Amino acid sequence: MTHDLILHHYAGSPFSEKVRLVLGYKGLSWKSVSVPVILPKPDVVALTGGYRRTPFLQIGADIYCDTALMCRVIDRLAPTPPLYPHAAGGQQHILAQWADSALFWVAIPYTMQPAGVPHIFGQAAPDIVKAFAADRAAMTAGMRRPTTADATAQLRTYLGWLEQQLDDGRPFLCGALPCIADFSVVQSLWYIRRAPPLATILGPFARLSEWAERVQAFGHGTHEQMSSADAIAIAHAAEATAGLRFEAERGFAFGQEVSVTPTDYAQDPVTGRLVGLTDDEVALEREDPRAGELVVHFPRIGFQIRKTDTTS
Ligand SMILES: N[C@@H](CCC(=O)N[C@@H](CS)C(=O)NCC(=O)O)C(=O)O
Repeated sequence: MTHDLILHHYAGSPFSEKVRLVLGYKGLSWKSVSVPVILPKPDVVALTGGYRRTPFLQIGADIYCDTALMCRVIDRLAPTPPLYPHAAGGQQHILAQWADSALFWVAIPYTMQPAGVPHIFGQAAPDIVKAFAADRAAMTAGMRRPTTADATAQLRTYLGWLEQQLDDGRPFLCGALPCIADFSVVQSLWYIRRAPPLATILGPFARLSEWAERVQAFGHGTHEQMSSADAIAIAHAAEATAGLRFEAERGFAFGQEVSVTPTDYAQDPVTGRLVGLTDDEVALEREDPRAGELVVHFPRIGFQIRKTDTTS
């Protein structure tokens, strides 16, 4: 690897835990940059161009947004042990996508009920908790989030499904080997377990609790702290990846100005010149006064691409 893997994340972020565990499973060394938990995030948007979600992965001047894409990139760079073993079949992707959306959006409101808040925020002052709630309310505007009662009922049902998946004594969700689904599911259980009085909901699901321990045991690999200023300097000094694939038949032209926006929440567009396009990935080239020329990559699933120039 020419450049270090730099994970921009914060300790309490479930999606970051998913990627940290993947890095641990692969036995990788990486650099750790702490990002702010709420806006403003000037050093984040210097690199991403506006995308504010956590985590993102930096490799030189390439920025990878969304954990679905980050995990594929990590697996490409370090293929052993495989994160998408053939034996885990197509269901691993479907299960991972369900966990990243449906399970996540039940686990979060369940854990953020009043009994969970002191465990998630520790000794934080009430105005920090208030600022967090306001930030996330603005980020999810238009989403109808489940009440505590809804979340509790839905979570019990989901945990029952997962327990049933492990009924035959398999060590991992899709069989004998760990796969992407294990990491996507465990992040939500990890979050719930941070609030011990609420983690009692896992009590009846013995196989699932043992499975969670097994996945958490992969750890986080080895990492060293890096400042965001150093990460920006690394981006500035590096050249972004050449040789991205571009499939022109989709009605988009190479080099055209486009925006890429998440379709679910935190819908902040990133604009730039289209330099990569496949069924799996879209890549934009953009400049930042501090970070220089960058290529920002997104998966296709969960994102919308729109032309921003009207001249082509
Ligand atoms: N689909 C995204 C979801 C990421 C996500 O929602 N992350 C949460 C933190 S776990 C977030 O961005 N929260 C708002 C923030 O950190 O600013 C992914 O897979 O990366």
